[in-house]
Amino acid sequence: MKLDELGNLRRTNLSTQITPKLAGKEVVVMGRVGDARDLGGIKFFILSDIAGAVQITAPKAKTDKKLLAKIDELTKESSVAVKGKVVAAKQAPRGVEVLPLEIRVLNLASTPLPLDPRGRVKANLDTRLDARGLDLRRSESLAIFKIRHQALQAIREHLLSQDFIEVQTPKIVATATESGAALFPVSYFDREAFLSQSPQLYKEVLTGAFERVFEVGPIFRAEEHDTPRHLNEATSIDIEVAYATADDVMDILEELVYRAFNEVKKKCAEELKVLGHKLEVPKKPFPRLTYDEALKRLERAGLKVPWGEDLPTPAEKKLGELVGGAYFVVDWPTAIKPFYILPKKDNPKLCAAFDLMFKGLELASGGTRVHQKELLVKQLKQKGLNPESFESHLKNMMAVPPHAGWGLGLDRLTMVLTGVDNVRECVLFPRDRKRLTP
Ligand code: AMO
Repeated sequence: MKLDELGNLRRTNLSTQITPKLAGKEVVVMGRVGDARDLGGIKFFILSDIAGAVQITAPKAKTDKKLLAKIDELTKESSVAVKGKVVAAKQAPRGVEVLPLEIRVLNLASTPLPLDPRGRVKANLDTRLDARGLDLRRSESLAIFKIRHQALQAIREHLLSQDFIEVQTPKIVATATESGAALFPVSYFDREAFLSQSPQLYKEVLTGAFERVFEVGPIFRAEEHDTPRHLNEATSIDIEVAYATADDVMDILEELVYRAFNEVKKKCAEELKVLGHKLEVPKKPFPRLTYDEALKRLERAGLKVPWGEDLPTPAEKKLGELVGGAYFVVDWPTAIKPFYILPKKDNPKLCAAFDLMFKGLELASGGTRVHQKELLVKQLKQKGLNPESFESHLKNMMAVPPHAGWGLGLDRLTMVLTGVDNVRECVLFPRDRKRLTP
């Protein structure tokens, strides 16, 4: 079949705007071809667009033969434009249908499709991600990304209402920031550079100038994880606040997460229904559990974690069961947190770091930072890092005020808002150990 040009044809209505009230009117709808049927006297197919769907019905007796032949050649998921007349029809979905006068094939789908976006034939996640363009046409995928969008919008609104300035920091960088997380090298002219693991150092410097900043951007982690919650490219929402401590920024985080849950519950009821997810808004205030208390509770439940170690996944899960919902774990051992976190004055073995957990999944981490150069140098050395590699950062930290902040994983937040259990579902084109395309 030859492709027709869009030419000067433009959509007049979205599918759901076609109602019996428009009966007799000529409209142009554009979208993709869904189920088609031939009932002897009539041929019809469903046309779906971003809003929903409308039935295109061609009574054989009243429709031009060429047009009927064109309908026969339409393959599922092809992009088409249909010019036609609206007719009220009790038997049609939403009581209305469009009788086609002209059909333009804008892009014909080949057959067989690599997957069925209507989900009648279940495909595994790998197959779906390989054909992600089609997979994103599934109503469940659309629901996930609408929820992600709504959550991010609520978060942005919240931060903007609190006088934060949105910033963009470089993603090609010279040093690591997150000890323990590996770096992706990139060739930068005659030098080696890296993809940024976090906007950490830049956002800290910015507190000296802008006081309250946030960034929504990619973070790159070169770990060879193969888990349902790790990606090699993730999206992080980062904030940093001058003249603030860990407690202050935990308050901001609590309010912001609470607002994101509420907004999604309020504005995405339809999407949550599509996903079959009953979203429970966590109660405020979120419990704040010290690392020591967390170890004690775990031990009482029969899971012993040696003091000074990070909580392994089974311990995180257990703690999630014990505490439930959203909660903070605070006052971590200094040795297992990054160099930029401030040790506690009264007990330097502990530091002012926190993690925000949701049912055992880490959503965010942050803390009060070290703002004085001498202590930064000391901490870098203690972590086995070379202060010379951080020379330009240390210079830029001159006279920066005390500050605190956090990084919240948007992909993981979307997991808990949508109830899906693999983070790859919450990212358009995920990057993991094995996946670099599409
Ligand atoms: P952290 O390394 O804990 O902290 O990252 C912050 C949050 O980002 C998300 N995240 C990830 N999500 C998916 N896949 C990954 N590989 C991945 N790595 C991180 C998580 C995590 O809680 N600079 C600090 C933040 C700060 O202190 O301000 C940082 O990067 O949800």
